[in-house]
This record gives sequence, structure tokens and C-alpha cells, in this order.
Amino acid sequence: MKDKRLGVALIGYAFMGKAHSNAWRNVASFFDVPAIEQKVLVGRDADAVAEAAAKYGWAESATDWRSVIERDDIHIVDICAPGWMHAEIAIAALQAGKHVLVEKPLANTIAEAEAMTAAARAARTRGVQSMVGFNYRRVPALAMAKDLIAEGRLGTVRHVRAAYLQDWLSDAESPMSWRLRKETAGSGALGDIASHAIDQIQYLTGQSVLEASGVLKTFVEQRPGPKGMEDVTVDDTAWATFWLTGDMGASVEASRVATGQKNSLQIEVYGTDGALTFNLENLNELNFLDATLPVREQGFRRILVNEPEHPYMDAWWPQGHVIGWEHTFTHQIRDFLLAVDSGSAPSPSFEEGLQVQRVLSAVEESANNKSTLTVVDHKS
Ligand code: SOE
Repeated sequence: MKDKRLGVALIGYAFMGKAHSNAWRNVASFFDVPAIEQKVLVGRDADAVAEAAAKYGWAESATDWRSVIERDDIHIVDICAPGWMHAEIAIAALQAGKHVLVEKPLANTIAEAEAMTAAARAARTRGVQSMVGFNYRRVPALAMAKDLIAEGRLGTVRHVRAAYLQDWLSDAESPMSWRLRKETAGSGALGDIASHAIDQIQYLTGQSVLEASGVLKTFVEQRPGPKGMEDVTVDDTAWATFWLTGDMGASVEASRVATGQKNSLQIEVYGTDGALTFNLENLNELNFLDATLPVREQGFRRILVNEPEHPYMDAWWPQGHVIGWEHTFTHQIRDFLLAVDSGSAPSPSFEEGLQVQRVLSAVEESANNKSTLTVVDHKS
């Protein structure tokens, strides 16, 4: 690995900022990656960000992201700020020559995502890399599922079902936050969690959504804010069906009001020669059915994806020692750093993030127009 240490700035210190900080802190303890320095954590509240920086291993804290991205000792900018800030920060950072990792979804609107993608393309010609953080690509069981599908173990995939179910908004008294306002979050369950499911469908199968239809629903239309009740302007639940390249169909359900479901990303893939099922709540397991076996021997086999032979697992503990949700962020940063080091474009790229954004927008348009099908625009 090269001598120069890569200086990292992380923008945002709440839930995602904490998850990314943990990954920056431990990635080099487990993986052979270029040396990094956790230089500066950026947030709006000076005291709170200083406290978070000290706790999460950052050398300094700051409140002005603009001056941070201009610093010569910063080489990587990791954006965990709310969606409405992604475009401005990412474009400025790329133009300043910094490699950029940005949380999903890429942006709140297609226009923002297109501008970010154009900036990423221009930066790539100067050796500056960018990636969007669909971290579930780095769940070992899902990386393995992708390998099995690519190896043809499922034959031709015909049908994918995905559901991302949470219940943190089941309670009508749960307070307002930036995640519940269209101007800050873009959309609700759709952008926040259906985006993961849509990315997985396309990533696992290698196919792209062509057509979409959707239904969105806000069950709780007002929630308590600091100054009284406020309107919720995003969806609580999204349903969508898709037609994809490869003559494949898929469905997604995403809900923040699915009482009893905590953080359940469920994926089922059905092919001519086999099937796979996965649930994030048991993320070390992948269920595989081999339909090429005699019928009397078929049945879903539970594979514990904990062996050194499995993706990412040789870096962690001896066989059978399970890993968790936070490890996906460490894997994401490992892959990002290796791409930066080798000068190759990391995936998911901003182009892939833009494609997911187009699908989200098609679902929203279909839901708003109560039209059954909207063709997803694949231009650019
Ligand atoms: C909140 O709904 C959230 O943290 C998402 O923003 C994440 O992307 C998902 O991984 C878990 O749920």
C-alpha cells in the first residue's frame, strides 16, 4: 500500500454518521487497506459535533463543510448529512478533487442526482472516485447470493420479491423529523428503505427496471413537532411492482408502520433451477434451494455464511462466529478504499444511484397519477 495517509472528513454525526465512523475506525484493523486518518467530523451544532468527534475517533470537529473540503489534508469526503444536502456537498467535494462516498439514496430528486452524476463523471477523468452507500450489497450472504445467481445456480431468474419492513412510525405520537418532510428527505419509506430493496433486485440479478407501478400511503398525516402538530409530507408505506430487462418481474413493499417488524429486509429470488431467500434480521444466513436435485431431495438449505470461504469473512473471526449490521459499513469502506487505491471506479457508482432514483421517481409518478405503468427513463 502507498505511503500517503488518506485524510477523511465525515459530514453528519447522527445515526449514519455514527455507523460510518465506526467503520472508518475499525476497517484497517481487519482489512488490508490504504492507511487513513480520521481527520474531521462536521456538523451544525459545534458542541454536539465536538463531543461526537471525541467519542468516534475523529481528530477534530468543524461546523463549516465548505472550508473542510478545501483543505489539502482531506482526500476523502464521506457524506452522511440528510438527503437535501447531498448534491451541493458532493458536487463541491468532487470539484475540489476529493473522493466522495455518499449515503443512499443518492439525492432527493432526479435533477440533483443527474447533476451529481455529471460531476462524478467529470471527476473520474481526473482520477477522483465516487460511490453511493447501498451498504446491503456488502452483507456477505447477499454478496454470496449474487455470486450464486451469476454462476447460474438459479437458472433463469423470473421473479423477485422484496420487502423492507420497519415499525418505528407505527405510533402516531412518534415525533416529526427531517425524515418526514419532503423538502429534506425527498420521500419516506420509498427513498429511505424501498431504495435498498430496488438496489438489491438490480444488483443481485444484474437486470434493470424498465417499468414500474406504485402505490404510496401516509397513514399518519400529522405528527408532533417542537412547536405543535406538523404535516407529514412523505409516505409511510410504498408498494411497487416492476418489469425488468431479462423478462423478469419483481415486487417491493416498504413500510415504516409494519407493527412488530423492526428492520426486516426480506428478499426472495426464484429461478428456473433454484431459489434463494434472505432476511436481514438473520443476516448470517442464506436459504438456497437447488431445483436440479431430484424432487425428493429438494428443500431449502440454510447456509450459515460464516466460513472464511464466504465474501469478506476471512477478515473477521474463526468459522461460525457471526457478524452484524455494522460490519456492512466496514465492508463498504474497505471496497471504497481499495477502489480509490487502485484507481478503479467503485460500485455502486453515482450512475447506479441515479438509476435507482429514476425507479423511485417512476413509482412516485405512478402512485400520484394512479396509472398502472410508468416507463422508467434509462437515458444517461
Ligand atoms: C432508517 O429507516 C434506516 O436507518 C435507513 O435510513 C437505513 O438506510 C437502513 O439501513 C435502516 O433504516
